[in-house]
Amino acid sequence: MKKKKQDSETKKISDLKKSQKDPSGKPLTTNQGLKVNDTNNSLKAGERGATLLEDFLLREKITNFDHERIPERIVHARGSGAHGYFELYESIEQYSKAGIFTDTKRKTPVFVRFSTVAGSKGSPDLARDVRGFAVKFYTEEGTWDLVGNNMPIFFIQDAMKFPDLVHSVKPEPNNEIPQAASAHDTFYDFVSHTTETLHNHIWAMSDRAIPRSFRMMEGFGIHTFRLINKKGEAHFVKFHWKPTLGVHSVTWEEAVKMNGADADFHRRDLWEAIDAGQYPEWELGIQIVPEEDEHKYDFDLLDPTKLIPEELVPVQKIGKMTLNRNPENFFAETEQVAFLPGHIVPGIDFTNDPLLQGRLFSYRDTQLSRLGSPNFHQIPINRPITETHNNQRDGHMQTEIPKGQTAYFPNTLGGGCPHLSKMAEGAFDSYEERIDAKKIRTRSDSFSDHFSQPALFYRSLADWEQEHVAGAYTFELGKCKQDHIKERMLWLINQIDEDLAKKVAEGLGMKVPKKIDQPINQAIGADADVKKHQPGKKKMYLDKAPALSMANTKFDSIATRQIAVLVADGFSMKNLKSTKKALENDGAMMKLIAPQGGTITCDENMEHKVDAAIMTTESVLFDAVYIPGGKKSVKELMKQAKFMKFVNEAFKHCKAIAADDEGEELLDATFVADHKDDTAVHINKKVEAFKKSIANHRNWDRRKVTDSIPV
Ligand code: HDE
Repeated sequence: MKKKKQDSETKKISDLKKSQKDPSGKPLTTNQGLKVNDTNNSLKAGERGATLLEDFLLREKITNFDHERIPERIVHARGSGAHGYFELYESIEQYSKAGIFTDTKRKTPVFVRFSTVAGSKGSPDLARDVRGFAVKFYTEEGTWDLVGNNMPIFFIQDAMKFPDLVHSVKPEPNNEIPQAASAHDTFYDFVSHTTETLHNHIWAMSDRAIPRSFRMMEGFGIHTFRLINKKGEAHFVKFHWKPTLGVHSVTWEEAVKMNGADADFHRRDLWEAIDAGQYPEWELGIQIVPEEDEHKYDFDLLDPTKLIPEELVPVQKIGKMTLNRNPENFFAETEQVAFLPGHIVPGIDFTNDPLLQGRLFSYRDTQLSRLGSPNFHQIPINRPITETHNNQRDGHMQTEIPKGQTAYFPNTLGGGCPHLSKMAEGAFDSYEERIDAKKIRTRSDSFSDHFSQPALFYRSLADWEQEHVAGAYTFELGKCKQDHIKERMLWLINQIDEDLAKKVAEGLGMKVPKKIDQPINQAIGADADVKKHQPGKKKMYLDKAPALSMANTKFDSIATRQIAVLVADGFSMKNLKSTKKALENDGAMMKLIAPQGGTITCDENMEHKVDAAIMTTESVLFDAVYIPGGKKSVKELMKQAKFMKFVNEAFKHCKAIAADDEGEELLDATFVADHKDDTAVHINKKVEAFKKSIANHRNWDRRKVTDSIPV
């Protein structure tokens, strides 16, 4: 695929360039600029002698090395980042005065970091987990961070519970097992006693937790925020990111294999798409709720375990984010980027969501231990594109040189500077929310409906999605050792959906218990509160919310889909040429998989570079398979069992498969032989039909036969 020309650079990219260093053609020096003529040998007393303490070259090199690591993020440690920009479709000044939401001429630079939550920095990408979706907008009025996830709700309602949640899902503290997995006793011990977790938990059991790509997942700000207009009027808002490629996932069986075949699958996918000029895009959507409608719904807008169904409040798309540039250096950018929900600009404000309120404290605090100093905002990736001046001073790794005699306000000696700004000049002021309340440590009763929305989610899924949810619960609980935990979980799942509970119980070889020890929820607060705030029976305020199902996403593009082409010497060039042209024109990426690496020769005697030898790759890493004809080629392929396994796995995972001419003989040696009438199997058919099957992502109807396929 041709590399697209890079878009013109954003202000942030120009700013970062000031800090970049390019070693091309330059001599190796010490940190002090001294030229070095040997970086391979230490200074010794004699050829075989002891190393001398005097060796400042050795000491500088080793000291730097010894301190290369910084603490990984306590959550979201594994992440991948990219640069891009945001453009607004039309002004929403009726809601917000923020420049980013009113000025359609702006191209606001962004840096985005996607992540998994539970695993360590080196954990595999396809863990069953929530994905972080953090966006830093470098706006003209200062930096705004929208630090969200790929699921619209969170596990808990109050920041006070976050350490408990995270401690329960992280590896167990005695043996540090398991890595990047929620399928263990401590997590379910916590979940089964904390019913507010059930909504986010069922999302985590769905295919949303194993995305096909970062580029194919939605993002959500989760909390209800406020937009503030010029008149000072407020509207509640929820933020959504909608990927232009639609929302797609892999299956759990694939995920397990992918983690072994390519632990960097998502990171590589993002990098390669941007590198190939196939820029990932998301539209920014908002759900607006007028202040006077705050209490209109069956759930509390301040409760982060609840979503506002799009069927009740539609999502208005207001702009688009494009990621068009990979970082120059992983550590400097992706690792050192610091997101803070408290980074906000005039026109956007917080609400009293108790989870958001706690986050406003936590993120600054964590950067202090992660990045080591309150000056983390001076690190190139974190510095705003606007000038900053204040009287904060000194600290570890101060890299700026503030001039002048004064570092206090008010002053006359510094001419009163840096001076304050008026609201009309763009200063931030907090929304004047009236609060007239008692100081009280409790949970609002309006937060205690814990079953209605998980049930709505499950009801809204397609049958194949529901099957995957049942499979995930069965797998996860199957990994737990304690029966009392499994029983509690079965009872809770039964409150969400009886059919689901039955399926999971069958898989576990257990019965759904009729009752469990009271109280159902033990994680509400003081004793009196536990009695008062047990979750009520599920309500049904909406039959289904179609927007929650991935079956209703977009299926109109094959852009960036990876197509494995199985070939050996003598393959039909005519077949490959026409299929390749048709698929690549629509943005798909064709990879030649051959019995060995290097090059192969087609039936027109041309040499072609092999993208992967069959021994180095796996079927689960591709979206579809194509086998061109060529007698000699197909004969060669059939000598290696892995090519048949490759096709069988693609078939099992409901993917599109096409073959031309002799290519059919390879299919005859696989399970496809008995299913040639499958709608996503194309033998000597027009390439348009193959394309449509790839765009459809999977032929889920096929799963009725694939269950019996032993691969
Ligand atoms: Fe975070 N979270 N979080 N979180 N979170 C962090 O901050 C925290 C929550 C999210 O790519 C940490 O810089 C608390 C909700 C993302 O760098 C830490 C609570 C949502 C990222 C932290 C929450 C998120 C983080 C760890 C409950 C979705 C990765 C490192 C009150 C709306 C950002 C860091 C990146 C990271 C605390 C809940 C998303 C410890 C206390 C809800 C995407 O500060």
